[in-house]
Amino acid sequence: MPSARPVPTAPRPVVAALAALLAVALVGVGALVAPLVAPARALSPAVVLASDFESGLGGWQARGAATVSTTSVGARGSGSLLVEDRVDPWDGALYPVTDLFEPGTTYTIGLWVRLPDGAGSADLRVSVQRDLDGEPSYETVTTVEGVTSQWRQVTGTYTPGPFDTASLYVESVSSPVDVMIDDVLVTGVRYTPDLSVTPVSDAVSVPFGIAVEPQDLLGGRGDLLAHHAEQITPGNQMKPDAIQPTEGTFTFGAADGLVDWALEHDMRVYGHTLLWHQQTPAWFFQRDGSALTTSAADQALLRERLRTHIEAIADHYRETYGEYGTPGNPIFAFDVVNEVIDENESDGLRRSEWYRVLGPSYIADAFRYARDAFGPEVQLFINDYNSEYPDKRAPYLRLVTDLLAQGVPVDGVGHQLHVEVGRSISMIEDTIEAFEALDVRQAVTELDVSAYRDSGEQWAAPPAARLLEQGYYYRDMFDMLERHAASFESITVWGLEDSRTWLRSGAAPLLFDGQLQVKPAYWGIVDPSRIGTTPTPTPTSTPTVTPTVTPTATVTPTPTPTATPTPTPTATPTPTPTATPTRTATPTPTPTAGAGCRVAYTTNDWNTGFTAGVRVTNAGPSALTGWTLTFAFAGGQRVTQGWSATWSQSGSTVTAANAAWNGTLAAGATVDVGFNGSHTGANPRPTAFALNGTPCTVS
Ligand code: 9MR
Repeated sequence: MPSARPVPTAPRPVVAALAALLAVALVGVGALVAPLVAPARALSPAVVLASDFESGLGGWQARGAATVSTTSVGARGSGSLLVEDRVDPWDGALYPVTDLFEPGTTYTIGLWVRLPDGAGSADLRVSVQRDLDGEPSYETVTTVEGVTSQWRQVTGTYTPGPFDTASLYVESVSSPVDVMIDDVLVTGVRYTPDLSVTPVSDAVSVPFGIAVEPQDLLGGRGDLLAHHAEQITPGNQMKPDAIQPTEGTFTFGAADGLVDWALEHDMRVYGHTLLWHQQTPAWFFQRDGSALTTSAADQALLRERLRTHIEAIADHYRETYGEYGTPGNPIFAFDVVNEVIDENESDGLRRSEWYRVLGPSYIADAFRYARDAFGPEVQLFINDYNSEYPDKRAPYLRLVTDLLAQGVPVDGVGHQLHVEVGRSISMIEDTIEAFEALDVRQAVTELDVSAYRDSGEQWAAPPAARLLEQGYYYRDMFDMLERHAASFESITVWGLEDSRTWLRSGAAPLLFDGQLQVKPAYWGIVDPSRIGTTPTPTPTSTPTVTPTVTPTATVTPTPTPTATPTPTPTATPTPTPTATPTRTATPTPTPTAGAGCRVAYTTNDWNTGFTAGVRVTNAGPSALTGWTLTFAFAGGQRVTQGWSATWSQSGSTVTAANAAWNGTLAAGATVDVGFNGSHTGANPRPTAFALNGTPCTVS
């Protein structure tokens, strides 16, 4: 472990100058949220690294095949670092930070980058490699797109987990161009949370959990976690790739670190996940390097691997912590299968490798193996995202109903709830009520609320008013969940604080900010009267629906019946998926003459994927019987799974044809469709849509 680095008392002049520059940049960012955020209780930032390349490399080294030297051209001053001879994207320049970084401390990393003259443009990435017990982790601090031969300033924050050695490095996303780097400044702060505030777990009648990574247990982060949560979910450490990276090699170290911590803090552990189509090593589905077939022998092999994997996990935690259900063993629930639904398939099941080899039977098998292995004290959950959308809800309900009818030991149904400000809460409640008819417990497993409404929005930190909206959204969400408290085993948010969300930077979807301070989102749950006194309408929000939608009789302006008169964001004209065709709006009387259609396109993005909602309004004078929407992606995105329409993609062109039940679109009526997609870092929104060949206006 690195030793703690003393806080410098009198920075050298270059350090002071760089620190001043960074301070100016950060004040600019901070000013956006300053009125809302409680002052951070933190030590002053300590500069741990400052490199201006005015007199040599200053400890920077080549990474991989690259070479490094200094140039006489600086962002300021007259020197910078030049990285050449790169072959692969990960070749670059590195600085060893083993003795500089402390696990659990948050670092702000600032630097300037450009390409040499005439080098075109490239996407660069600032990363940290963290090695622990011989296992490397590669963690992105920030990605900067479209770097040219102009200097660009880059800033990101990073909180290392435990490591034996670590290095900070600059690489590129794809093309191995030459790169210039200057004025690197890294400051570290140990943030201290305010532990005098009410624990979230005290304010919620259902057990409250937080999904964690190892660094969340350290320092002030660990204090914050211990104060507010009563259970944890490992964010990645119990997934198949973490537990059994190669066949027969089981690596429990990282997961055990989390379980040990939970035990020490008297918390429960919700396990995630025994089976998934992602983060599952390829060997599961291969024999001697070739893909498994559907032969009886290959099916038997895959079933055996599944059973062995589940048994090994159950046995390990029984042997290490004692029998399930006894005080020494905190594991009380496990996601057995994760994200197996695909509403676009006729049987509603995802076409994963599991499905390809085994057909639908693997789901029931996984639950039976899990019950045999874990016994009755561990509650067995099925878990999925977007379960609030009617199209997804239906196959989810059908599957769980069928499994229960067959006597399959499904104890609980998880709703991930990766949502954004404004997503319909009544639609979520409809799903909860639908599952209340079945003999299952329920859990909110991965809640977060992105501050971005769509991919067109981008900021370093959300505008103050959007954070207020988010606070009201959390309030309304928890008001609704409390109405169904008896149905819930737990409610878990997917991450401790905003700097460590899985969503793209600026989404700020959690209850605490990167300085570990409470946000309006926290007050939304704990004491809504403290969210803010004047919840002003969002200045940046672009109402994505025309007023013709609001007067319809069946769309309640405020989707959450418990909402107080305070204008919540959900009471804005922003479309919520409640206006789906199942609650069909009566034809609105004011179609815009000449305009064939209107489209509102919203997305919720993460590093490599996104969920898109597309609201289509027939703005023509007459009803459509059958409709087709087309648009083109500009950034190489792919539709991976769609709903409420038949989706296809050819090159960049996407086509959505009406589903059987929503083909008739009255004049002025609206239909909501959506899809999940993948992207490679950027997700520019489509700018042109056409409905039955007629161009649409886009809001
Ligand atoms: O939070 C997880 C993130 O660190 C991983 O990179 C990602 C990889 O797929 O998985 C994230 O967690 C996912 C969870 O396991 C299942 N539901 C969606 C979550 C967000 O992607």
